[in-house]
Amino acid sequence: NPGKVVPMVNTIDLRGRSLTPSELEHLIPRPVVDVSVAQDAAAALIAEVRAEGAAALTRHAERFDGGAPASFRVPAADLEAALEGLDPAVRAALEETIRRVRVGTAAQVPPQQTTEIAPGARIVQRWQPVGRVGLYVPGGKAVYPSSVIMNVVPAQVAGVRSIALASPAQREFGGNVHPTILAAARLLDIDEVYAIGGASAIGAFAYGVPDVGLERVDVVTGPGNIFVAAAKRLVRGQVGIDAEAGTTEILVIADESADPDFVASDLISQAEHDEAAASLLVTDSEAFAHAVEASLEKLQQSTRHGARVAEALSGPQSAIVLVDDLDRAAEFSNIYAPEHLEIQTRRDDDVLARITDAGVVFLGASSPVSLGDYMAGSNHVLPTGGQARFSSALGAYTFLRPQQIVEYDRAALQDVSDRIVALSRAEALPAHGDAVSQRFSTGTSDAASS
Ligand code: HSO
Ligand code: ZN
Repeated sequence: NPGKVVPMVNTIDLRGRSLTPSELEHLIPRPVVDVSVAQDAAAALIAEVRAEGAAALTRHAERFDGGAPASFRVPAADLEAALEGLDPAVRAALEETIRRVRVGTAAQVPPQQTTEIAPGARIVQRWQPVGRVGLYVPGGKAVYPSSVIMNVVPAQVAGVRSIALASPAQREFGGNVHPTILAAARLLDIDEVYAIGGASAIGAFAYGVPDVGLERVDVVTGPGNIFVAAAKRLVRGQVGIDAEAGTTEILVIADESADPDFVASDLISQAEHDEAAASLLVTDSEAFAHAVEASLEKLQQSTRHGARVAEALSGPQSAIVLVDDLDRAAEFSNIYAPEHLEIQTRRDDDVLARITDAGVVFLGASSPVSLGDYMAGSNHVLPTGGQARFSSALGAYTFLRPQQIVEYDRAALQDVSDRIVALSRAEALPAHGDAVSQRFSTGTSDAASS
């Protein structure tokens, strides 16, 4: 039948089937990206950067990026020139993003807390920023000045003293970082920017590159491909890292009350990032699923990256999932743990109440993922590949550590002295108990008690 339209998106029909979570897990269309395949290559690149410094960076830039830059550290004049050359409309939009993300991020800094454990016994918990961070902004198929903001603002709001940025050398700009990225950095008052890409950049941040003047950092964050993800896994322990933000994912829970064109265009908006991007619709309405399919076919033809979108939508990582009801939709979504979850239903709040695992949730027809990518005031560096099960969006807390301060007065310590002695004996560590009890034994000079 030559006139037959090949469905662009695979359908997974779960209606009438009661599946256990692990059975569901097996049906989930996960992209088969295995970070471990990049592990050996990333390890070699990091080792070369550690051993050879700038010479290795030069070789890597020529091999993987846009050629070696005149200077790995981007000169201040280039940052200035990039800002001057920035389209005023883009500048205004970036400034508004910065403003909104600052407001949204400020709410992520917990207040210092004092807890009275007993009379005279208190614990203060304060949040300490890490000292220095390395933020990575990928190159690749698009340019991401918005990701500069999403990395830098949380570090600044957290109070990080020293911030360095890296992004790959671009061939069209003579081995320099893309000017829009430089302009965004300049708007944020970041002056330490390096034209270094991929695993080499992660290694450079983790261990420092003395002959480039790059000091090692305490935390490395930022999205990237599997080489970046593999490199982050390798340097973890030497430095802290954020969640892995890899190939993008969108899961939409919608019922027939939703607008199929809204849902289709949101699915396409994230498919535009990458052929491997995952776009999923989970719905309890077959009629709605067909309406979305029709809209996808139509919109895909006119969108700029139509070929990429078609590949992403028809890939094994994308699907239309039919379920019996919205509770089942939420259950499926929780097991998938999407980077982005949209909810467009007749009872959004009920669905939301059932959601546990998702990087960020967009509620209602007027809160598309594209809003969150640029302007919502939320962060768009998010856990992918199911990592939302145990991690979260990049935020001020990524750069903060809670630190407890213990302060007991003499009487409060005396109150628990016998118990500390009992536990120290039970652990065969009597000097622990002695350290406390000797403060109260008679015969020792004891000015504090008088
Ligand atoms: N959706 C991407 C972020 C992004 N989109 C940047 C456009 N620019 C991952 O959350
Ligand atoms: Zn996006």
